[in-house]
Amino acid sequence: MEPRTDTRLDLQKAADQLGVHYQTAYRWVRNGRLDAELIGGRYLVNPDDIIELNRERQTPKTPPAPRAARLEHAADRLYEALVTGDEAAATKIARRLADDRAPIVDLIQIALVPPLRRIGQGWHDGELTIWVEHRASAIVERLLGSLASNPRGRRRGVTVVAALSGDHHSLPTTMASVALRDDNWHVHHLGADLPPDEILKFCRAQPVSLAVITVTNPTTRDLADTTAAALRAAGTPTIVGGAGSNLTELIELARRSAGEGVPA
Ligand code: B12
Repeated sequence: MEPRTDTRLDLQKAADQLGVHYQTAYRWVRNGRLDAELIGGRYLVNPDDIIELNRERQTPKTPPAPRAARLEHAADRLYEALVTGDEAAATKIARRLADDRAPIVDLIQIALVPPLRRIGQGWHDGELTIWVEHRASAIVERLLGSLASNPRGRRRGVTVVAALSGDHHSLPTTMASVALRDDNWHVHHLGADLPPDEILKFCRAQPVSLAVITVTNPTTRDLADTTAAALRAAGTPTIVGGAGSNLTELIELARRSAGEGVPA
């Protein structure tokens, strides 16, 4: 029988085929990235391993999504941009995070919510004027519109989002709508200050699988609860939430109402 020829390559040839310097190939052998056998003081590499490594190196790596620390840093910069009314800067900061695949819920909660809370506190403490807060809110409203995703795939269900009469805080309803849309719900966003009868009529007229009532102005809490009770009695599952809760919780509750498990 003919002796089997060893098709393995020495490390210099392997480095040539990988298109890297000998030292690089050697480092890869040492750190386990490239398989090689040490025989008679020489490293031998199986050609299949070279093909495999070349394939792996050619597959473009998706960069990791921004971490919380980067989002927190962005929150500080967004605060400055929002307080000074620099919409171009605010848009650039948020756009870059979205382009780098920051999950929209994180982007809202870690980068956008803290500046808004700080602005609200500044207004409360008499440090910021009302127009600063109004201008910042208008910028955030437009930002949220531009960040809204349009995911593919089957919708989980149809949802309607609103804040009721007496609650003029539309931004949290927009945040809830953007988050639900991103989680593959078909969303009817009815905004703020909606008479309770209107949401009841809407749910009678449309096939709604979930109604979401947002409460930011605490004086509307009772109205939200009685409206939710009326909606449930009429057969529409309804959740109430807002200040003191967050979008992660909203997504969990919404999925649960659709009989699904909570997101990973
Ligand atoms: C912008 C703003 C306004 C704007 C709203 C503009 C707009 N287009 O929305 C305007 C000028 C209208 C406004 C008016 C008032 N405001 Co204001 N406002 C704010 C501010 C700065 C941000 C509001 C916001 O967007 N919040 C969203 C984020 C920042 O808060 P969040 O609670 O974490 O939001 C989360 C939840 O809502 C959750 N969520 C949303 N939907 C749902 C649904 C479910 C089911 C779940 C689970 C979660 C969920 O998602 C969000 C993101 O995680 C807040 C400051 C603050 N801390 O919120 C004050 C604030 C809410 N306002 C306040 C006040 C007092 C008022 C006024 C009474 C002032 C006045 N004297 O006129 C009026 C009330 C008007 C009315 N009738 O409603 C107070 C409320 C205090 C209180 N608890 O009683 C705050 C907290 C400011 C403060 N520090 O004092 N306001």
